[in-house]
Amino acid sequence: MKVYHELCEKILSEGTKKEDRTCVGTISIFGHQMRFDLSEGFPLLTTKRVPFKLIASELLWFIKGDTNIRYLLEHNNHIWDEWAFKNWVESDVYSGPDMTNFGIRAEEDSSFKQRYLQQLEIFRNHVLQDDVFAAKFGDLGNVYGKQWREWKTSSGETVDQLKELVEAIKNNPDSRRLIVSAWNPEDIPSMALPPCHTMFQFYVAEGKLSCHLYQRSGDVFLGIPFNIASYALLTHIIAEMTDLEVGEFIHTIGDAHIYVNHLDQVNQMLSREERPLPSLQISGEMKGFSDLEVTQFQLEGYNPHPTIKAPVAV
Ligand code: UFP
Repeated sequence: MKVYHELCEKILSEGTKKEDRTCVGTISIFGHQMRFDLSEGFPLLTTKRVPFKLIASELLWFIKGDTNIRYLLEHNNHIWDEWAFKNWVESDVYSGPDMTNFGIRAEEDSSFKQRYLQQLEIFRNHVLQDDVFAAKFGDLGNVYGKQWREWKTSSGETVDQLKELVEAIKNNPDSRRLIVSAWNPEDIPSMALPPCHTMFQFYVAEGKLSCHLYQRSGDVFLGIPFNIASYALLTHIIAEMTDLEVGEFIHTIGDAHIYVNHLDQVNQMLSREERPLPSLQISGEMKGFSDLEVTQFQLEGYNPHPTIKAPVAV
């Protein structure tokens, strides 16, 4: 993960101070590439703990084409909760206490935070237990799972990009069109968060499968370590499915930024000594996308420095 630390150092020494959508402010560079040789270990940061199980359950949720947070809740993954919760509290059926701007208010007002957490818990329980409620408020619509597995065409049909990708890797590994795109210009205006990982391409050479991701925007302290691990895991999964070894994961980032309220945390992380990378163990067969289970993926030898908390810019 030396290349990740180098990215942080480059932003700190060469980056431009830039305002951004969240009004937090960033230090940013434009256009950066990192390469990870996946045969050298699984690229999970060791200078702070990164929660692999959350990465795995989110990735499987995408791969399955699921867009409903019920699957994530069943796996104790709360990464996407607030997006669905927002739909509920802004709807006509919501009759609880006012939740306007719940994210900011929960940070500033501890009594509001109590009320918010109560409503969030009620929301989660409804999504888990009530099918009709889950279908209406648990579904996030046009997120990655939809674009990867059910891309809507102008004639009303759907394209399963991931299935076509696996078929193409098996049948035409030298193809230069092994691409999955999540960036759908038609859907962007209706999306709360337009896709950050916008497209990826696979490449086969000497029996090894490599993946190259283009990410338009990267929160280098909080988001990027997740994104690296997620695409490394995706490469392992697709390699298993196509009987190939893993090659490289290549990560190109457009706007690579450190939020100004993450600077102390970044410096703390950079002061720590790197440790050996873990290795990924995969058990059971990789038959189809829908059969994949989080328990099939285990890390061995992950012994990171402790977690470093930082506020998420929303
Ligand atoms: N972000 C990531 N990785 C992700 C993701 C979001 O780094 O996988 F979903 C960060 C990038 C940016 C913010 O800081 O979230 C998205 O804001 P914007 O759409 O303005 O780029």
